[in-house]
Amino acid sequence: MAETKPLVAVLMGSKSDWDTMRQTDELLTKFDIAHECRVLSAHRTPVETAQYVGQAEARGVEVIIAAAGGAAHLAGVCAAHTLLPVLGVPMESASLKGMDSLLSTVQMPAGIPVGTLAIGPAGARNAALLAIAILANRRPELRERLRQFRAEQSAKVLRETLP
Ligand code: RP5
Repeated sequence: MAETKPLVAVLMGSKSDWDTMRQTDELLTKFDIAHECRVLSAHRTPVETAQYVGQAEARGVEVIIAAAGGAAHLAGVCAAHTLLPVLGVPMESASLKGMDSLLSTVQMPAGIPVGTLAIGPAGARNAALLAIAILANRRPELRERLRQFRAEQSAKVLRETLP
C-alpha cells in the first residue's frame, strides 16, 4: 500500500518561492512520494516554524526541504530543531541573484549541517531527487525508479541532435 503520511516536508519562506519550489513538488509527485508543502518563515513565523519542525519526525517525515531567499535562515533554523536531514534550496533573489541566499544557507557553523543545493530551479529539482535518493536507501522499488529516471535522462541526452 502506498504511504500516505508525508515522508518529505517541503517548506518555503514565502509564497513568492512557490514558482520555483513547484518543481520540487512536481518531481516528488512524479515519484509518488507522500509530501506536504508549507509556507513557514524563519523570520516571520519563527515559533510556528520551530513547532512544525520539532514535530516532523514524530509525524513520520524523513527529509525536510527548506527553501528561502535573501537572508535565508530557514534551512539552518529547521536543522537546529530536528535530527532529520535538511536540504536547503537558495532562492534566486532580485537584488543579489541568489548569492545572498546561497551563502546564508550553505555557510552553517560546524555541528548543525544543511545539505545545500544549487540556486533556483536546479536546486529545487535536485532537492527532490536527493530526498528521493535518501528515501530509496531502504525502499528498493523507489531505488529502481530512480535508476530508471537516470537511464531515461541519459537516453534523452544521447538522442539530442544539433542543427
Ligand atoms: C524569504 O524572503 C523568502 O524565502 C523569500 O525568498 C524572500 C522574499 O519574500 P517575500 O518578501 O517575497 O515574501 O524569507
